[in-house]
Amino acid sequence: SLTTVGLEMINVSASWDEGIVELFEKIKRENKANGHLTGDDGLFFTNLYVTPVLKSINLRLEEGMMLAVAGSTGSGKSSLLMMILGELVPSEGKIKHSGRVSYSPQTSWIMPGTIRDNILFGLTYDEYRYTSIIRACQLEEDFDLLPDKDKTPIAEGGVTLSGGQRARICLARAVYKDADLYLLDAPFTHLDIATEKEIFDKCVCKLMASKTRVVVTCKLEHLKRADRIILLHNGDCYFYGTFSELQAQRPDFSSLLLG
Ligand code: M5T
Repeated sequence: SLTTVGLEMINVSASWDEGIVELFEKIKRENKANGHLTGDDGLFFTNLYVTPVLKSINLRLEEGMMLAVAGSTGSGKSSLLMMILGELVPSEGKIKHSGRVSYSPQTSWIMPGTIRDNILFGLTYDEYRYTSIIRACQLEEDFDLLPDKDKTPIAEGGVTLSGGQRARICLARAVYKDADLYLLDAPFTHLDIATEKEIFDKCVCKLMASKTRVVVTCKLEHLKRADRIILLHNGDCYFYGTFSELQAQRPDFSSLLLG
């Protein structure tokens, strides 16, 4: 078929302590160069055990697909996104994507300035794009309650936002940026169930329908609507495929979604 790949991972493994291994390798090389080590130089280094955070991950998304990344706490969901971003370098395997990535981290952050500045984040204001995004992120009603709407300053000396408002502003910022691949790490934290449902539908599913999306979420409703699901367990790929394949191959899967 003539479909374009939006994201591909081939047999990818990684560990967060990879830097330590590199450091020891460097010391080993230097010691060797200085003549400090003889034949048994491997002894110490073989005892160094590096825990992989992700093990042999394989996935392939065509352009415009949505991948849901699920799994219990500490299973490696954020690490998978960090790997796509290039923050976590794979020890093995290959990752392919176009390189134009927009990322919304798990912890929302706000810079000093107006709400609008925080969403545009240096990009030019396009009224149509901006309005569709703030509507889809349910921010319009919030702006109406503020003295200067979205031109109200936040952070130092400005209004204090709720956790849910911060989360939605950060999501809007990530969506406003033009990219080929969107990485959304648990974008619905601090939102009530109804708001989460609305934003998932209007923003992630509809507004972003043509975009390749990687969304960290454990909600059953979200998994049902994703084109592909990866279910991680202790860094292993417990399942990868569609929702109907998940039900058929892993009927016990919901136990891994809690927590
Ligand atoms: C998986 C470690 C973390 C845990 C494992 C992001 C990150 C993670 N880790 C680091 O050492 N450095 C880092 O920068 O990796 O953690 P995770 O990928 O955050 O798992 P998760 O997203 O599935 O967990 P949660 O709780 O956010 O749902 O050993 O210490």
